[in-house]
Amino acid sequence: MIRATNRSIDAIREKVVHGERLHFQECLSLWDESVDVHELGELANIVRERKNGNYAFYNINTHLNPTNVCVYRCTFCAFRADLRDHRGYVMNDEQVEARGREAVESGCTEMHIVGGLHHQKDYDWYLNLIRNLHDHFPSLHLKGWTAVEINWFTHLTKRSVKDILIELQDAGLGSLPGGGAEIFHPEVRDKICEHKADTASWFEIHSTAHGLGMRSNATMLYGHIENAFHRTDHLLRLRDLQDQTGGFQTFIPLAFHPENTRLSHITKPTPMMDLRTMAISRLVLDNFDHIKAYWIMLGIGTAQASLAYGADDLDGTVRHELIYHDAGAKTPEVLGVNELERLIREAGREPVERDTLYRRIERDGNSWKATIPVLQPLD
Ligand code: V47
Repeated sequence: MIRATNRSIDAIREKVVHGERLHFQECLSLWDESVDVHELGELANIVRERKNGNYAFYNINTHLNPTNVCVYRCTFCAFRADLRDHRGYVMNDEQVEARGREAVESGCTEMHIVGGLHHQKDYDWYLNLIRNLHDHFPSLHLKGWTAVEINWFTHLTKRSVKDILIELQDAGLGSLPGGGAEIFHPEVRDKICEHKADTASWFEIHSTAHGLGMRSNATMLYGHIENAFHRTDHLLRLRDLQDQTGGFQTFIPLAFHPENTRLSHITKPTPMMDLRTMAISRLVLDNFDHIKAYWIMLGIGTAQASLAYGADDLDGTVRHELIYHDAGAKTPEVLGVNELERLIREAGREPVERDTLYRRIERDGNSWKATIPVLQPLD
């Protein structure tokens, strides 16, 4: 590990203040415990406020996990079930439609859809789920199927990534969530999710989506068997693709929750590690507009604090979240708008309801519209 001396931190501060890019060794040095986490937060806050002013974004959203049955056995996952497991479930069309109706009636602008790769469901099942939801509820932005699912569809159909994405886009898919990224470096990836979409596929899928005009998010699962080198490598790979396409909207660092997983012997990352990861993500990913503090995963207190450590978004009201709650998250199942706004104000920020594409939402009774152009950050 390269240690950051006082002098090197001063040099990094200079670069941050002048909006200059940090190189690999500088990024790596920030993980060293000798670098004060609050100093990192202060630097990350400079970038955060330069990009997003005092705004803190949230959306009104819901989650849909149509099945938890999955052919893969990622070591960190508490959500998945085997085909014949009593915990396994598959939602039918009526149940999916009821979720769509509930979402629209409760004012949601977005449905976040991810699930298992079911042994017996063909590609059309996943495609039609998107088509049916979009046909019935066209106002809902469908942010669905991670690169891992898209990669699975190419195996099922022997078709290209581009073909599949065009078809899903035509059916109503709005954007791709950032999941399935885990840790890109093969030293870690091969140990925690050996068989699923590899790093090259993950990048090919996001790059192809961006080429089709579709936006996507990116994540990093930290706090398990990876180290600072792997995290730095992960962030820089994302920064490289963003330089080429500009199609990523948000980066979401995901803290590992060990309960009920095959890595349950590992201790969950501390709030200080969460804040350090948030701040370093903001400093390294200089070409990402947004860094999200996903309150479901961080807990409400750390998510609030993250708004001063580089984050500018809390995700949404969230309803029906299963992946983190199966893995021991103690956060509530849903937060009301008033509560989210109160948490943001209490953190000294100005809440802005956004849609998935970061346009400001204006509401009038039960109707809403997204304002165009996209909200411009304050300078
Ligand atoms: O890829 C699974 C992670 C991801 C655990 O795009 C776990 O807006 C911690 O990607 N402990 C899926 N993490 C969730 C995801 C996401 C979440 C919120 C917003 C967005 C977005 C995307 O969850 C998986 C994996 O990295 N995960 N199990 C666990 N036990």
